[in-house]
Amino acid sequence: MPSQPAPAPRDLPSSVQIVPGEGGLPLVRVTGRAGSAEVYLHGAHVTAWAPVGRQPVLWLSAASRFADGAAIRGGVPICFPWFGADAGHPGAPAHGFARLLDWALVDAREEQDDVVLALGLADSDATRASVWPYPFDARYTVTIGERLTLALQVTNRGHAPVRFEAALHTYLRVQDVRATEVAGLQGAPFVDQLAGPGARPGEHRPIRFDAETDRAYLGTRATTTVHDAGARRTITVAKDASNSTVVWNPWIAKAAAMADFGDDEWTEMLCIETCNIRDDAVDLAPGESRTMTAVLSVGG
Ligand code: TA6
Repeated sequence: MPSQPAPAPRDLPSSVQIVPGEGGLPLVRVTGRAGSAEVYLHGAHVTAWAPVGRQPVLWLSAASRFADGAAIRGGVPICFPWFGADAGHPGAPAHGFARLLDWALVDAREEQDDVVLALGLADSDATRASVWPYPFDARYTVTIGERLTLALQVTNRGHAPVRFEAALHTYLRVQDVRATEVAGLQGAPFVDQLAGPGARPGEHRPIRFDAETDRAYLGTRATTTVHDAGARRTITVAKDASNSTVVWNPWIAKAAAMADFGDDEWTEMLCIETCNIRDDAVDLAPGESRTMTAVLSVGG
């Protein structure tokens, strides 16, 4: 039985509404002075963001599911407390439980031209029954304006140290991924997740796409810039307290193999994921907190 999200704050600013979204899921719709966004309580999932006067920045599949127990395809899935498949537990859901659970909207306020949402998730019967059963608090602060700032804070509420992985698995909209390049990661070693473990030496040119691409750059805090030639714009993903970046495009075969991904949609998206994964997983002592932040901005 899906958990019912806690009641929303009583005094929402006029720029914030809670309405039924796709599949009847509660949707927080934000229309601020500097930008607009949509955030589902299901997974605290940002599914749309656009600065005022700009085209949408996030990509969302037309085939996405919107249902309890299913991840939304696109926007910014929160991967926590593990990334990818849990090798030790093949039945565990990919990318953890955070994107599958209902978060509570604990605060909504305006700050100058921005709108700031705070969403919360804590351990529950469902999480305590998972392969990561530890007491925790997560607080996700989403600042919507000319930039989109996503800050995921995790606190260890237990009496023992814990280790977790986290990723803000951001799907960006591009005009054509085949005419797009990604700069900022030149020289950084990466694991090609399609070729198995083992880091490859960094490349000294921007990333371009001519096949399925699934790269985990570890040990890098670099800002990544997506040059979308077709749309004549750049999208920048800056980050704080994130030591990993994943770059992903499924290309033709993998897109066709995903039921919640349109066969032809692979050309219009690219994931730039702000992470702490694998060797960069986070260790928290009892009572300790860690915040990982991604900041998206648009130029050109
Ligand atoms: O971040 C890249 C990746 O790990 C890919 O391997 C692919 O599985 C993608 O995430 C999407 O995963 P999902 O579970 O959302 O289908």
